[in-house]
Amino acid sequence: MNTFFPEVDAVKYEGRESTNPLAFKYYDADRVVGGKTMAEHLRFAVCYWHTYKSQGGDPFGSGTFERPWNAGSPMEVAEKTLEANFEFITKLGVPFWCFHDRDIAPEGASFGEAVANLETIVAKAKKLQQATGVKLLWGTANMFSHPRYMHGAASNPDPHVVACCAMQVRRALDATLELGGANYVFWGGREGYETLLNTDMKRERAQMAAFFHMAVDYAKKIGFTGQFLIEPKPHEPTKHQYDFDSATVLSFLREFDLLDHFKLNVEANHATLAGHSFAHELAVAAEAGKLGSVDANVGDPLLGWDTDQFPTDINDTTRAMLVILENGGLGSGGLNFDAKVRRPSIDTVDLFHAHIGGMDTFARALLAAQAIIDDGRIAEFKAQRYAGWDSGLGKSILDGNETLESLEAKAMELGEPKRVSGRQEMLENILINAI
Ligand code: XLS
Ligand code: CA
Ligand code: CA
Repeated sequence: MNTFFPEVDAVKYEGRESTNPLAFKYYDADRVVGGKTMAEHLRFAVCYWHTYKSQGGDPFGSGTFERPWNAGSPMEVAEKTLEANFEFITKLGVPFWCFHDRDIAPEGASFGEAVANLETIVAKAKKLQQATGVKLLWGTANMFSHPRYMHGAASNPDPHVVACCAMQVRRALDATLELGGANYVFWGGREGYETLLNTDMKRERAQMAAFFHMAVDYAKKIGFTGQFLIEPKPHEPTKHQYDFDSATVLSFLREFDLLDHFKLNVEANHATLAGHSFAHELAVAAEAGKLGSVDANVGDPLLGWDTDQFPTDINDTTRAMLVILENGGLGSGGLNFDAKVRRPSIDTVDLFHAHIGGMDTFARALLAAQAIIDDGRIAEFKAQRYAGWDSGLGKSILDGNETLESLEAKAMELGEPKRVSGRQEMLENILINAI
């Protein structure tokens, strides 16, 4: 397999002194950090849609990329793109890939053709997975690009459209099962609304819940035991999206009795679009025991849309890795590079540079986060800060033994509390010194 990326043989770890732009400086797959190898901690995945399907267009201009796999009939292109995927991933040395149904196979002229095309490509993908050892982190269905979904997918006012969603999710779940996928993702780009003048929000959220319950039932029926994930995003393409952020999705899952069946796929760029930090969104999911997987990318701080760039900010990724390590890792999830090269980065070698940078950034962040944990000062500071809740008055409040009146009496007795510093700058220095 040396057809589409002849400029690269295999990307190797060469260490931080290396000046080879096509080598890893930090990502050393077999290096053990805190009891696990880097590969086991980071579980990187390459995403199909940006990496091979992106043409380099933006809202103001057409595509700039000329990819060698984009030649021939739609099915020929699909087959070549699949070969390019496995060649790229094998050369990069990443264990996983992720796809949408419509990324890997063309929709064709009828629903029957769409189903048949997907089956043909999945059969080929299965062979390529076996030949290369590359595995599927997650599959998903694209229910946002086709015009039929302009008013929503499962939340559509027309049940006929929801039937089309069912067909797509059923087949995408079959494909994910066939390829041994570790997870299945739901991202609701059209699950939201533009104006309340034409929208019944209560109905639309209930429809989504009914749809998720059908998906849970179908997974059980076919024996798919992978983890179901919902990916929050506040808006774009829809103005108000129902899966706004981690907290909103958790509340939705609780409201509709779905909490046992889902975890969250947290994307960095979606976190910042929601007005949160990446670490905050991870922490909200983690504290509920629902951190499932991560879309590892970053938005541009000066642009207000989903730019899906490769992560290069080591401070931000270190804070994220701290949450992930404290969570005990990502379980069946991983770090999926849902990221694309910029429009002028037109060469296929730029795809390598981008992924190498993202992988090195996370590897470096892993080392820094593990060093912070081993150092122990931040954890000790936090433990001290809340020590008042471990015994005495704090414990009595948590145990339900106090009332507003009993606490008022305590406040009267103790007088004004002593003020203590939060030491934020000292703690930030520990973080930056670990990088
Ligand atoms: C779009 C989303 C999408 C999901 C998968 O903003 O990030 O790519 O990850 O449907
Ligand atoms: Ca994503
Ligand atoms: Ca995104």
